[in-house]
Amino acid sequence: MRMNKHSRLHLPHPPARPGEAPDFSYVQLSPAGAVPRPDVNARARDIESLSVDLVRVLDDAGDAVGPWHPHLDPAELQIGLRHMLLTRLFDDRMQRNQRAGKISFYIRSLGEEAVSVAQCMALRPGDMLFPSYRNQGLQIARGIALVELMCQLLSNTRDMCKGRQLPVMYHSKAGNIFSISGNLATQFPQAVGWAMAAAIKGEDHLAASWIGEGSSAEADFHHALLFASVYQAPVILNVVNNQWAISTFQGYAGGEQRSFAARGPGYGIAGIRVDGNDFLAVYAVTQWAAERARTGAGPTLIELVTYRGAAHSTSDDPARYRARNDHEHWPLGDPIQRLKQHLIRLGEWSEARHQALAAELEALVVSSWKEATGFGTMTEGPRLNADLMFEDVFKEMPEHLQKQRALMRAERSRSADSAPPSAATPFAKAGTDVSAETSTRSEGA
Ligand SMILES: Cc1ncc(C[n+]2csc(CCOP(=O)(O)OP(=O)(O)O)c2C)c(N)n1
Ligand SMILES: [Mg+2]
Repeated sequence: MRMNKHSRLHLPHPPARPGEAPDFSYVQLSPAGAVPRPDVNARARDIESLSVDLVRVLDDAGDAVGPWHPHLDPAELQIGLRHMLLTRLFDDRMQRNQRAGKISFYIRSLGEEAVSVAQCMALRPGDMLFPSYRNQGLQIARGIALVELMCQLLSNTRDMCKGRQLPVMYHSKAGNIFSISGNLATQFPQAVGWAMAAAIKGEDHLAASWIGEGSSAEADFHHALLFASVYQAPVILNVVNNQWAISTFQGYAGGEQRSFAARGPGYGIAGIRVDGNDFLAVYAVTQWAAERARTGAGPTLIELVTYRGAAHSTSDDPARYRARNDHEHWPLGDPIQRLKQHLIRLGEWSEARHQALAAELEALVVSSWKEATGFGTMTEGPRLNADLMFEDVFKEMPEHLQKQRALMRAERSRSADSAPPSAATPFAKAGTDVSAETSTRSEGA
C-alpha cells in the first residue's frame, strides 16, 4: 500500500461521464443461486455476509435457481408482470403528457418496477407502506385506480391532495399507503414509529418504507435505524440503490467503501443486498424480512441494487452528467424483460400474449386519462375551490388566515364582476367551483 506523507481527501468517482463508455465494473455481483438463505430467526450478527453478497434467483437464461427461489404460482408471476408493465406504460404516457404541457412535472421509475411491485406483492394488505416519489408501482399493485393518480398529476377537482402538492406526491385515500413527502427520508422514522405502535398494540401488521440511496445520507435514515434496532420494530427499511441521486453518483452517499445494506449490521439490524431487477429475488427477500418482522425477529434493511433508467425527473437531463445509453449496459438487465423471459421458459407466457397485454394496458391508460381530464385540466375547468387552501391545517382557523381568506374572496368577486364572462381568471368564479370532496363529476359530465 502506498504511503502518503500527508493526509489526503478522497473524492468518489462516477464510473463514466458523458462521452465515455459506460462502466459498471464497480458493481459487486454474486452468481444466481449462490447466496445461502438463513433461517428467518437468524441473529443479525450471524448473517452479515448477506449485506455484501447479492441475492439473485433468475439466471442469465431466465431460470429460477437456488435457495431463495420463492416457488410462486405462474398466475402470481403473471400478475406481477402485469403490474410492472402497467407501471411502465403509465410512466411513459405521463412523461409524454408533461412534454406536451398537459401536466407540470413527472418522475418515472423506468427499470425499477420490480422493486415496488414484487415487494408490495410479498406483503399483506394490512401492512403500512411509506413510499418515496419513485414507488408508483406500489400504488398500482395496491389497486389505486390510474384515474386517481392522474387527477393528482392534474391538480384537478378530484385531486386527492386538493391541489396542494407537486405532481407524483400522492396521498392515496385507500390501500394503506402513507402520503409522499418531497422532504427526503422523512418516511423512514415515520415507518419505524408506525411499526412500534403496531407492536405496542399487539397487531400483526408491519411497516415498510423506501428511500433512495442518496437519501440515506439524511440524518432521518440513521435515527430510523437506531430506533428500529433498539425497539426491534417490525419494519422493513428499503434503500433503493439506483446509483444516482439526481446528478450525484452513489459513491457520494457512501456506497463506494461499503454497501448500503452493510449499515444494517452496524446498527444490529439484518442487512441484505438483493438484485433489484430480479422479481423473484426481490419477492423472496421481502417475504423473508416480513416473516422476521412478524415473528419478533426485528427489522431488516434491504438494499435493492438497480439502475435509474431515465432522467431523475422531467426537470433533469442526464446527458449532462452520465454516459449515454448506459442503462442498456446495466449488468442486471431489465426487470420486465427478465420476468417475461422466465415465464416464457416456464411455458406460461408468449410474445403474442405479451403484446396483447401491452395493448390492453395501453388502452386502459388512454381511457383513464380521458376520464381524469373530465375532472379538469391545467387549462380547462372545473377548478378546485381556492378556499380549500385555508382548510385542514388548524382545527379553528387563526385570525390572520380568516383575514387572508376574506381578502381573497373579495378580490375574487371584484375580478369576477369586472372581467368579461369568458375570460380565464386564476380562480374560477365563486359559486361555480367544485371542491375536491363534493366533486362527483364523471366522464363527459
Ligand atoms: C431534504 C431534501 N434534500 C434535498 C432534496 C432535493 N432532492 C430531491 S430528489 C433528490 C435526489 C434523491 O436521490 P435518491 O435518494 O437516490 O432517490 P432517487 O431519486 O434516485 O430515487 C434530491 C437531492 C429534497 N427534496 N429534500
Ligand atoms: Mg438514487
